[in-house]
Amino acid sequence: HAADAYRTDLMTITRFVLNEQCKHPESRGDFSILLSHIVLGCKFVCSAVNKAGLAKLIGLAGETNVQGEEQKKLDVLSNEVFIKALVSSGRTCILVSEEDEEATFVESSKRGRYCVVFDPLDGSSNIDCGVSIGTIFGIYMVKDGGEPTLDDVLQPGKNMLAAGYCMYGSSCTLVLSTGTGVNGFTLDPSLGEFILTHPSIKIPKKGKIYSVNEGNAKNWDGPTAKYVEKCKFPQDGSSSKSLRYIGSMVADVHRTLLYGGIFLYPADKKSPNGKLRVLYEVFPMSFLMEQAGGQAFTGKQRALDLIPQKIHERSPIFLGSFDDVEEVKALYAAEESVN
Ligand code: P6P
Repeated sequence: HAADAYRTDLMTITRFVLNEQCKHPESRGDFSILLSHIVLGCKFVCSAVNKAGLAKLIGLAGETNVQGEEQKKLDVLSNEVFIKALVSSGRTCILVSEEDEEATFVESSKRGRYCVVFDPLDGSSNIDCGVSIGTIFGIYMVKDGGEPTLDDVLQPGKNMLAAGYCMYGSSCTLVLSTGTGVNGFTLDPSLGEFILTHPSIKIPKKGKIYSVNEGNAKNWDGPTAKYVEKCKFPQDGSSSKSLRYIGSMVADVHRTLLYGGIFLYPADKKSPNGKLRVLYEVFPMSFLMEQAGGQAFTGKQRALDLIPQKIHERSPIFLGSFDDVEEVKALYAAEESVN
């Protein structure tokens, strides 16, 4: 009857993070406070993205709105929201955003111990056609108590304390790992709360889907070309994989995490380091994949072992089901042994 329709053991992301914190009695709760400000940013962006279509319809987006103000582009608006939320948390000291050429160093009176790297609205070119887009973030602890420097964010991805993404699609889903597995939360707009809907996500060991922009095929290197050929024309009698490519990293990675398979943005002759950014695209998604039992490879090494030299550096990436990525590693190793 009706009473059963309401689950009463609601696990919200806030409660979930506080439960995690209780496992660290020494914690001062700073991490929980930081995450709650990231969650606030995601709620705001979700609301703005959902209105974007309407805003465009009534001529607000990109033009002057009824108050004569220039309507901010969603990615600029999202960036401002996250920067303000993170600074006001009082728990951050360096912020790196895809939208800002330079890192933001928080003024000392508001400084905390965490560095946040993020893409406030990845895939935003897809907004006008309604394709899912998302926020991607990663969190480091500053290296030492001294004055924060860029070295505090030029750390290998394996040093991240947490990583996640929020996908703005048919529903608003936040996928998060704080280093002990991966959990998914869905925003209940009537409560304004993210509810735990995907506990302990594990990616299938092998998948039936490959996800790559085939339009770049003429520029691929040998191992990538061989791997994609293998997906389409398997020599071992197994069935070929399906191609699914949305062109929005958060959407492609979310499908890969839940259904299995492999997402690849390889290097090519035009872009020797591929297209995706190390700090706020490659590292967070690689962190999540490893926490879910998958893996992530750059073509040369484990993605999370990479040490970035620049905050907007790019890297090729192959991530997803453990066995699928293992096949790519074998092809690159074979190429290495020949050279
Ligand atoms: P391409 C979106 O612009 C993005 O940064 C990622 O979200 C996405 O995975 C990739 O670029 C798509 O790139 O070259 O296939 O259009």
